[in-house]
Amino acid sequence: INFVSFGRTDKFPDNFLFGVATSAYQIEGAWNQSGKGESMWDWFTHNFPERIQDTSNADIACDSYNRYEEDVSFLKDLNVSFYRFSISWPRIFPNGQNNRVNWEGVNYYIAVFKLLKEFNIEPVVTLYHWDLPQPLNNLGGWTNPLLVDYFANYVRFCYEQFGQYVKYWITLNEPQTTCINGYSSTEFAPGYNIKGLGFYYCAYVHLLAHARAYHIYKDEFYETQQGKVSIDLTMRWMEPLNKSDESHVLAAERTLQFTMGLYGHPLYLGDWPQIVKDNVDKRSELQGYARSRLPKFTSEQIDFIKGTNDYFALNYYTSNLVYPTHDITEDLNETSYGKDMGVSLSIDSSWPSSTSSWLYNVPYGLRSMINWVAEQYDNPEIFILENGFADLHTLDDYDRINYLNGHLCHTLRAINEDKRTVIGYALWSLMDNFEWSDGYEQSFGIIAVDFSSVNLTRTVRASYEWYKNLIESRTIDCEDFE
Ligand code: PNW
Repeated sequence: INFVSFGRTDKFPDNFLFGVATSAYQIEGAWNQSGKGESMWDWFTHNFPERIQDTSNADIACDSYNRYEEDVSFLKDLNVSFYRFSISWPRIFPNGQNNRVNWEGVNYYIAVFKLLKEFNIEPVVTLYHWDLPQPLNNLGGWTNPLLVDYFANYVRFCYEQFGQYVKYWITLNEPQTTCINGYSSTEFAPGYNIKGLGFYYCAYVHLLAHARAYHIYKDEFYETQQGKVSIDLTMRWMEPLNKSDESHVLAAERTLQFTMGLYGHPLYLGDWPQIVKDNVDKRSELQGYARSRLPKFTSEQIDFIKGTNDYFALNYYTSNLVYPTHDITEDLNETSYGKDMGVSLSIDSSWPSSTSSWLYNVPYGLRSMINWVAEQYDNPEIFILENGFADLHTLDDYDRINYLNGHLCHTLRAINEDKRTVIGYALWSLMDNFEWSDGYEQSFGIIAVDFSSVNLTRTVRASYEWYKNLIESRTIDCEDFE
């Protein structure tokens, strides 16, 4: 190959995995077809349409339940090594419990697994991507520790039925996002704004559920199936607003511990991060609570959770600037996790925006995040399982290409210069889909979907061709992405 006129060209390691990602509720549609039960997102969008930008829902979405063959043909054409997708819990157990199995749903996923296998595409499978069976949401959802038992029954069934096809399992997708948006705000399902409590109870139940799912796999399936199990974590990179001000540096570190550390610390080091215990316990006491708003792990639970991540599944989209706002012994009237951190977030005006309100293009933040995770948790194997960019349905999506190019260059730098172990990268997303509270307004796909057409016509974007080319050449031009 002749690199001459292309500036500096970097090559990915031979074993680096390229893939794309989706999730069940966002693409499948068929919300009540063939025996599927109601999920909390069905319930949420049907009952509170005004909470979704375009008052839409994912009753039909991309209709991938009926069109998966077409979707897999794109995966084949792209020549990805793997496809990350999720299994819909209420499609398997319509009421959330294992007393009634929906075999049509089971057979759907088996058909997908078989097709992927035929094309040599590795499935990377998320067991739960936010579509909780509604009967379990009625019990309090992720604030109720009983959910751990129901989740255990569901994952055991999935390991039994699908385990022969799967080497990479993800138990839960981005609990940070849902514990903030769904249990400390009304933005995402279930919309329970349980200020100052929801954020921590939700994390507590997710961690216990993940650890149970991990141990079930290790104890009952690992010997025959030899797969790896992880929980998918995300966080924005947190940069001090003023790097030369020590209080800003501490505020950024504190924010990382309250978000990524809230999960990473119990998983790798045991128990909540010290700063989280200190701040929440102190403020709870000063606010007159009889017990801390932070639920406590028993020593058995600490041991049960520690060491349950075979690889670090990392999603990264964007960054924030952080500055301190108050001493945690002050400003006690408002009870919220934000006040427990004592910080405010902003953005750098030089960061290019996307069309999505929260998403700015900050590629070096991914490299910083990789390094932070590596340093905190003793160099785990990192698998980037989501990274992507929002626009308004442009086919010539050069801003997306620019975003992806930058993030992949910084991933390479983390591998080559910082000597971190990053084993692969999944682009979010294969195609446009239901973007939660943004409905269909924001598009993340490298394939456009025409949601107003009868056949939900799929059209490849410029970024699709760009990614296809990258996968083929395994090289990338990083000259403009220092
Ligand atoms: C992820 N943030 O959510 C989800 O896993 C996907 O289902 C979703 O479609 C995708 O990212 C794009 O939004 C996130 O505010 C939502 O930093 C919000 C943030 C990050 C991830």
